[in-house]
Amino acid sequence: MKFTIEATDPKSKARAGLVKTDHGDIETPIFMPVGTAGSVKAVHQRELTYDVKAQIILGNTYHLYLRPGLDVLEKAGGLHKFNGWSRPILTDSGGYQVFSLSGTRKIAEEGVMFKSHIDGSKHHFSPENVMDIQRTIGADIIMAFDECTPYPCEYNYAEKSMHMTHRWLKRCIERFDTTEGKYGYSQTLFPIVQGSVYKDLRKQSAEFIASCGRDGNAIGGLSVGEPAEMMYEMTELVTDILPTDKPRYLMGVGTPANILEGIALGVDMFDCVMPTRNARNGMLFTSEGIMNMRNEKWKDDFSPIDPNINSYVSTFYSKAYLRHLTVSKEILAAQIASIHNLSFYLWLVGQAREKIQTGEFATWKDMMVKKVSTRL
Ligand code: PRF
Repeated sequence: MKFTIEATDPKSKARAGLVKTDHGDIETPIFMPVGTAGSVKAVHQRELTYDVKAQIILGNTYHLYLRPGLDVLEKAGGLHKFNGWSRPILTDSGGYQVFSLSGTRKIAEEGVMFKSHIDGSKHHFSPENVMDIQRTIGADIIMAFDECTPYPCEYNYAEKSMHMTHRWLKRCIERFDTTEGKYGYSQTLFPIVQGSVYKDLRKQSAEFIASCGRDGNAIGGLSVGEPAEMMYEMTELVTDILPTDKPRYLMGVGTPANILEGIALGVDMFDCVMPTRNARNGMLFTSEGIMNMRNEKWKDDFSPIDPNINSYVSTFYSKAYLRHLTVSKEILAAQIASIHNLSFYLWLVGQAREKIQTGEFATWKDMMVKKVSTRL
C-alpha cells in the first residue's frame, strides 16, 4: 500500500491524498460504507459502484468469522471473490464488535472469550488468531486487535486498557509480519490509538502507534458517547502526533458534520453505520439538511430527494414517493434511502477533496457544517 498527499489546505489541517492498493486506488478524504457481514445492507454491488461511487467498503471480522465462517471464505478465495466487490476492502478486527455485541465476554491478557450473538456458542479472539482470520478474509487493509474503552471510563482502567492494546499490537505485528496473504495480493495492518478522553494517555498512545511505522494509522475509542468537542480535541491531539505521510482513519465516525470537522483536523478515512442504519429508519442526509421521511411535510412534495447529488435514486424519486414507501414500510424505501445517504456521504467527502485542492476548504467547511446539520 502506498499513500501520497496531493494537496494540503492552507487554513486547516485537511489533506487530499491517494491510497494505492492491489485492488485499486482510494481518493482521500474518503468515507467507507459499512458492509458488516460482507454486504452493505440493502445496497447491491452495482449500485455501490455506479450510484454511490464507493471506493472501499468495510467488513467485520467478528461477523464474518461467525457467519459464513472461515472455511467458506477460504473456499471462495477470500471476501472479494465471495461478495463480488473487486475494489479495496478493510476489515475491522472484532476488537469493537466483541465488546458491543456479544452478551458475555471475558477480557484477559491472552485475548477475549466471548459468546456468539447468533447462537450463544463460545469463541476466543487473540491478537494472533485475529491476524490469521483477517488473512483468510483477505481484506486489503486489516485492523489491529484492540480494546475500545466505553465512555465514561475511569482513568485507571483507560490507562491499563491502553497498555494492553499496545501489547496486543506488538503481538499483532509479530504474527502479521511472519505470515503472508493467501490470495496473491498484499495486505497491510493499521494499528489503533486508544486512551479514552485523557490527553496524556492519547498522547502516549499516539506516540507508541507512530513508532510502529505502519502504512497507516487509526484512531479508536472515540464517538462512543463523549461530547463532540471532546472527540475533536482528542482527534487533533492525535493527528498532531501521527506521521503526516501516512493515512489516518477515525473509526466509527460519524455525522456529516463530524466528518467535515475530522477532515479539518487531518483525518483521511471514515466509516460509520449511520448513513445506512438511519436510512432504514427513514432518516435522510441531504445537501440541504436532514429529513425525516415519515414527516407529513413531504406528503405532496414532488421535488427530487436531492437534486445536488449525482446518483440515480436521489434525482429520479420524489420526496413524496419516498415518504409513501417509508410510511408503507416498503423494502424499496430502505433501498432508496440507503443508496441516497451513501451517495450523499461520498459526494460530501468528494467535495471536501476538491475544496482542499483549490484551497477553499476551511470556509466551505464552516458553511457546510451548518447546512448539513439543519433539520428540514
Ligand atoms: N476499535 C475498533 N473498531 C472500532 C472502534 C475502536 O475503537 C470504534 C470507536 N468508535 C469504532 N470501530 N477496532
